[in-house]
Amino acid sequence: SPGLPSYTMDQIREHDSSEKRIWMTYRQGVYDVTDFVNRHPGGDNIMLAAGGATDPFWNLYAIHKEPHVLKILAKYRIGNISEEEAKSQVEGMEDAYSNEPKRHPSLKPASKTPFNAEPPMEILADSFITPNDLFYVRNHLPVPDIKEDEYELEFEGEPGSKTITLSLSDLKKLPKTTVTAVLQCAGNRRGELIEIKPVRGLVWNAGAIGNARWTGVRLTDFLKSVGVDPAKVKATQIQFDGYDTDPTGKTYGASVPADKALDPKSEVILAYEMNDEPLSRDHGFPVRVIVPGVVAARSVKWLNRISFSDEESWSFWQRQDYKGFSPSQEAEGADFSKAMSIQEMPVTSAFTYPKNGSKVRVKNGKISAKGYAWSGGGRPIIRVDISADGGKTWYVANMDKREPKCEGTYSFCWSWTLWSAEIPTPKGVHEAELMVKAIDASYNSQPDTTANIWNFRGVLSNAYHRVVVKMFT
Ligand code: MTE
Ligand code: MO
Repeated sequence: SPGLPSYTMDQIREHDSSEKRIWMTYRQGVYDVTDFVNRHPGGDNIMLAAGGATDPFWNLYAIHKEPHVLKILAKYRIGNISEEEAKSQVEGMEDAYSNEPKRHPSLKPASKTPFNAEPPMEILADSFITPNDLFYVRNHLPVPDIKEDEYELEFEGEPGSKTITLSLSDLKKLPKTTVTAVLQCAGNRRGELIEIKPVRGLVWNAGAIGNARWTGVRLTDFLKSVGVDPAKVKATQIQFDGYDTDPTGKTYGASVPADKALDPKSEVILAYEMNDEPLSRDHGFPVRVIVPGVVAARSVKWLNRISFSDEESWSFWQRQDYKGFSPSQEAEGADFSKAMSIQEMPVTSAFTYPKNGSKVRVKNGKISAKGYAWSGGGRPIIRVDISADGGKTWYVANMDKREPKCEGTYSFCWSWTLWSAEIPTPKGVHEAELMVKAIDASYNSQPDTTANIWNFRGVLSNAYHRVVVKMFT
């Protein structure tokens, strides 16, 4: 903005409190946000950028770069910084991403720094176990580079007790178990909500989900090894912190209610292998938590610390994110403290074939389809229904592959169900919208349309999955 005064970063750094006024920069703009901080939907987090650049945070807390946010910001503009200084702020942020691992070229990035990507939908249901290189990646921060023999896991039990530190080889001496479990991002299928109204967050298709064999130590076995009886723990929350940090040193963290995490049947594990290989850097090397049946945000990667508490984790991602709201709640004014953190996820299903907008061959009057279905809390899928005529007729899909332990229970089924179907199509029909819905062992099913579950953060998107296809013979 010409006409506004120019400032140096040194001058801006002086303005880091309400008394001295709170200034920050975005690109070349200087903003006095003193009067906005109390209304910031992300609460105090805005103060992380006080007296400095907001750019690095905007990339991490990926909810900002939208026209309406820029419009709010514009009201507070008071000046400019030089082009060189703006560039060096941005370079500083990119430096944090100079040591990222290599990724498989077929992972389609929704964002590059931090790295977030899902595999092509058409391969997702080709294998019951998602290959490591094709498993979606969801990072909020730069990937830590941890040396195996330098790795330390800290444990602090009931509040006030002494912190114990363990190495990877200490962990590997404990009983080894494997659990096959789905990880699904809360934002999986967010892309469908965007068709109703814009949302904040990465645009995921239906591939922010995968099913893997996780090997490591059961949390309950770990606790026993450090002298804690899981049945006697008084704390109500188990907190996990990662080694990944934002520019101010705040770590990624999450928590799980103790009654869930400490029940041996929940099979929460500290995993060091994924599909019989050491974890890759993107998936949490050398140790991550796996909380089966729960939103993947709680399966903390690069695990640094386990602690007991009577409070949920104070991490941004536990308190200010990963919560559901009414469709009428706008981002501005949303009270995160009153909304429940997502833990167990609702039932979902999706087509991996055919692809939306594709052409499919009709064989013997039928078209084929396949995909996945899954529900949170270990609830097995009991049926998958498909319609090609707007819901007038429903066909029951074949459930082709799931864990044997998913049979005949109400719970403890952590893996997904892969299904396929041959759907009859009337002669002379050349285009159809296919719909799929799954039903879990609690007879929960999916909502039929996205409109009534829209939420500004774009989480929990589990309406009937729909694909429109053209048919030929
Ligand atoms: N743990 C740490 N330390 N840092 C993270 O950014 N992302 C979480 C979770 N654990 C995250 C983390 C989220 S939101 C998801 S969806 C899963 O990891 C993704 O796991 P994946 O990348 O192995 O698929
Ligand atoms: Mo996620």
